[in-house]
Amino acid sequence: VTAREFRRAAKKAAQILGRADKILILSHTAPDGDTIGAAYALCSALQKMGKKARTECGDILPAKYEYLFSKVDFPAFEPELVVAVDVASKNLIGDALSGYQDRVALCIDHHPSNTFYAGFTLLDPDAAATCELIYYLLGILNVKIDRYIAECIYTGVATDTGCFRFSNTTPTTLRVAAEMIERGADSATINKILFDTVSRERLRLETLALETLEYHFGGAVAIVCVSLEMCKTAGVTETDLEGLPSLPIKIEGVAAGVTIKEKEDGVMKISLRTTGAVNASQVCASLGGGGHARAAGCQVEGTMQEAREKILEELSKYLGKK
Ligand SMILES: [Mn+2]
Repeated sequence: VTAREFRRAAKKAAQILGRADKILILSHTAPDGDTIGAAYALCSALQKMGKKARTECGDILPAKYEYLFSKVDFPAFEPELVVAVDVASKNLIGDALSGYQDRVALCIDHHPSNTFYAGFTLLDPDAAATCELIYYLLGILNVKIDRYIAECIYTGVATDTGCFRFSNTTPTTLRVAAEMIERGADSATINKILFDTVSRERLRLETLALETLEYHFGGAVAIVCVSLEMCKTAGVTETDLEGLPSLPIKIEGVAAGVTIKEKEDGVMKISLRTTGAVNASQVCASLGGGGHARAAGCQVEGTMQEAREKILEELSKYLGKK
């Protein structure tokens, strides 16, 4: 989209929001800081405009975002407008809220994979986070960004850029973040909560996983394995597993970091992270999966050992001899 087309679409989105009085905002399942930050920032802003607004998510929100979700009260109402934020396809609304899947009148998103399931979609695939779009919309709606909204928006842009480290970080991202700090967002505290705190269970699991670490192709590939048994021993929950696939790619000299996670007996989930020449999406596509050039995944049947052989075989097409 051109900047002009985007501005026009943003005005239309602001009109849709401005016309409604009872607004429900939906986040995607397996909620992250962007979908939660966007939903709560928009909800709080609409309430400041004198509207009834509340948010819902098909999954329980991770406890670490409590500093966002514990601060807004929700009135009860039958929604006249359903909005989805950071939700690329309607199945990501989840089974628990499936009744809303075909009722989304407005979707605000930045995923290039958005399926245009909503009545109207405000999409900017160049934005690092949906929260950047929320910031822009609040400007059109003339809502003053207070400290709470600033912390919601900061959370979204920080989450989706890995605390401003990923290549999707743009000057706009940093300007939005800077303005949120000016408006009172406590960035140091939020960064500590989001990026520098691990649960004891997660640390225990990492210790167990690292015991399985193997190098191949002269150190260009690192593989770690996570069995159900290890998860049980460590006592981890689903949220504790978030970001685990970025563990092996951190190692110096590694071009492809592989994490093999036992989903159930005989079903292995392979997560691949790459730098440089290896296209993760292509490698995983040949095993029936998909994703992005630097981060992709697939699911294979068999034992852990068989999954390791399969992914090494695919990687050998790029890296030569094991
Ligand atoms: Mn996002």
